[in-house]
Amino acid sequence: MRNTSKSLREIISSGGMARVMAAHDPMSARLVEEAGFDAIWASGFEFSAALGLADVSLVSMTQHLDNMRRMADRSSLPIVADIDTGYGNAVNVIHTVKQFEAAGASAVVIEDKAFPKVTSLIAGGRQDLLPIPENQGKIEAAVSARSDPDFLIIARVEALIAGRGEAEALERARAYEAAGADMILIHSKQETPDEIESFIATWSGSVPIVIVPTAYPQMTEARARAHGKIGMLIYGNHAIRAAVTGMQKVFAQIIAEGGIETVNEEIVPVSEIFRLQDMDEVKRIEKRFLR
Ligand code: SPV
Ligand code: MG
Repeated sequence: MRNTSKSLREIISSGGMARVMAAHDPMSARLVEEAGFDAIWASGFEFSAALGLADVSLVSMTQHLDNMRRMADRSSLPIVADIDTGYGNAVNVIHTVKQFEAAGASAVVIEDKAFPKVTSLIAGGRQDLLPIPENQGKIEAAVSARSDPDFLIIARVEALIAGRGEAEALERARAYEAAGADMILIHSKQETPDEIESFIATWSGSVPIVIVPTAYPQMTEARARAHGKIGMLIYGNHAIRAAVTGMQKVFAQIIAEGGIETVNEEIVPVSEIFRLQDMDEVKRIEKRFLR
């Protein structure tokens, strides 16, 4: 179910801002599409969490790849694949980019942390960054590995997350742009948009910026667009958080009430799941071919 939606390259090169929602499995990918987002964020955080694991490079490249392929199979939206550190050095990055492109991704995000990485939003996390030249080589390798020129290589700068300050963040962003990155993802865990807005104001590069405003939710889409430099806004973990919210609430209600009678009103009917499973199609096939 590929390539029926507007390509990310199209949105970005026309000065638009793609709204990208996280997913962790084919069902959430489908719901992202139905809700009207422009693309799916194949989030490492979400997929790790869905496996009950911490987002610290425990999940393998092939697990991520298989999951992304399953999502691509059930959705026509472009997929922005979170490939963490690229699973190694420039050699590994080349292999990873080729695999994700072939599996149907429209973009990859590569972060400048050392492998194994530690999830960015954790308080007091160990945030080891690669030296700039080493990561620059990895971005160049990624650019050299793509076959479709519209496939986006997004370089993610973790300098603010690592507490290294804006000057280093800008230096890294410039180096990755020079390496051929199509966009720069600048991440922050500050609870207000100040740090990000200061970076954006100072950014004089020619490639657009990507933000993930989980920690600073005051950054609405309108506020992000007003900067004129943001080409993509990623909602980083709202699918898994919505799922956990829903399950916690419903499970608690069933335990408290000793049954499912009242909870039935609060959850989607089974028929909605049938719809999402394409049971109509199964019925059509049965009618046509079963004899
Ligand atoms: C993810 O969703 O996997 C991300 C964003 O990389 S964050 O978890 O905020 O680092
Ligand atoms: Mg991630």
